[in-house]
Amino acid sequence: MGYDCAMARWILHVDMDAFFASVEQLDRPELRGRPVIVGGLGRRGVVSTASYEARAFGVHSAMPTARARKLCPHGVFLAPRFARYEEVAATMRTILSAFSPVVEPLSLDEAFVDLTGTERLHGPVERTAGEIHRRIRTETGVPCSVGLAPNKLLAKLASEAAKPGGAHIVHEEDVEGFLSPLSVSRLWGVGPQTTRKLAERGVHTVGDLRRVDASLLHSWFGPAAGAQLWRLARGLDESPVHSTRDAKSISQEVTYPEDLFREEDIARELRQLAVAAASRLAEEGWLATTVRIKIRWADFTTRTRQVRLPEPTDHPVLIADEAVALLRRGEVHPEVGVRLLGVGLAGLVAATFRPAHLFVPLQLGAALQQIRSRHGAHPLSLGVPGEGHPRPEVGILDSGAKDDADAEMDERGRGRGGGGGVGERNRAMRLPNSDHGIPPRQGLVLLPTRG
Ligand code: DCP
Ligand code: MG
Repeated sequence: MGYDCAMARWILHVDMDAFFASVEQLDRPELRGRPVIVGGLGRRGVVSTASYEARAFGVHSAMPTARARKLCPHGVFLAPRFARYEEVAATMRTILSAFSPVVEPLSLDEAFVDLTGTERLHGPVERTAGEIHRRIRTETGVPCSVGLAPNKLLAKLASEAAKPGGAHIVHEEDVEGFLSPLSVSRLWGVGPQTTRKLAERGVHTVGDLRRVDASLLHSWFGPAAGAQLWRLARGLDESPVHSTRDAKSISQEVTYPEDLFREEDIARELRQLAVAAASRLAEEGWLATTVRIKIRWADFTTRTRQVRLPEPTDHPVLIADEAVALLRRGEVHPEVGVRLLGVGLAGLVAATFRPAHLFVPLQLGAALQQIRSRHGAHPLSLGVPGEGHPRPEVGILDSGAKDDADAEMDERGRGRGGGGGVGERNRAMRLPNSDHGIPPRQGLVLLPTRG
């Protein structure tokens, strides 16, 4: 008996339109139809997003706010309200999970949904996509775009094609026609460098790319990247939709051979645990919105305390500061020693959602991770001068801030999606001094860990 085992997949991608700005327009009806720009408002601020009315003036994400003010002097400039955006995003996710158990939030305002096999329950997938689209718009009050296609790569491109406010379906037989006119830079993982390299060889569109021989792609980009480009050009992508329901938290715990009594020792250990947890968080591609600490005293009484952060982060110093603040918030038992300490990070959102105004300072996390991957698990500890640390022995990550983050964030903006893998990572190891709503931490030091 012959079966066709390869059931055709149907993946939906949903992305809210001008998300932060649309929420502001929802909550303040007088802003509807007006150019609204949400982002850092200080001197070094950057734009998180702009309403479509503001985009008509050339304003876009990751642009310095000062420049946006020049382009759009009559725009309404607002600081972000993350808690409110999270609320709207949660409504969106709840709607999605009513249609499929396999939902992968990709950033705060976008998600993949695997609709394969939902026909029996919900009818034809095209109709389901339309129903999801309608429900999100009416129940959140924010416009969104949806793309439906046989895989994630195509579904994401389809929702981009549907923007703003539309729905676009790519059937298997439409793939070539849909992809051909798009610029190669629209493909996952094809960053500015690959785009440039292709352009130098006369390859501009995905159609051009499809006509390049596999062996030629090999010789230009090496075997792995070459093969990946060959597949992307044909709209091939088997990556599964990862339901992230289980990835609820990341934690680090240590039981100490000898109980800790001094508050400064406890704080120091908590910092180390926080930095380790933050490093795992970054490695696994998450940002946390909740920091928890766990303390077990020698008499085995155990306490946990947690705090919700105003903004999602993987910044090791911020997380460590929160952990220590939690320690100082509660009761201390100087007479009973501490037996176990733990730091947990929860309320995880994908790091692909990294608010533009927080992006640059958070490169520290990436820098630390790079150093660790090169030199082993614990080559460094983090310190802030004035907290008992001596002169930096490795170096100071601090430069007078520069505003060249625009280009890097553009790259991030396009590279989002997590598929692909051909792109270039180009993260500088510096700690600029931009307007990220966090007190500046000049002279943050990295110290080699001894012993
Ligand atoms: N965001 C940010 N910094 C960026 C990009 C985005 O802070 N560099 C925030 C603001 C956006 C939200 O994330 O509103 C969602 O990002 P999108 O890339 O989906 O952009 P928008 O939803 O704003 O617009 P679009 O209609 O193009 O999706
Ligand atoms: Mg969006």
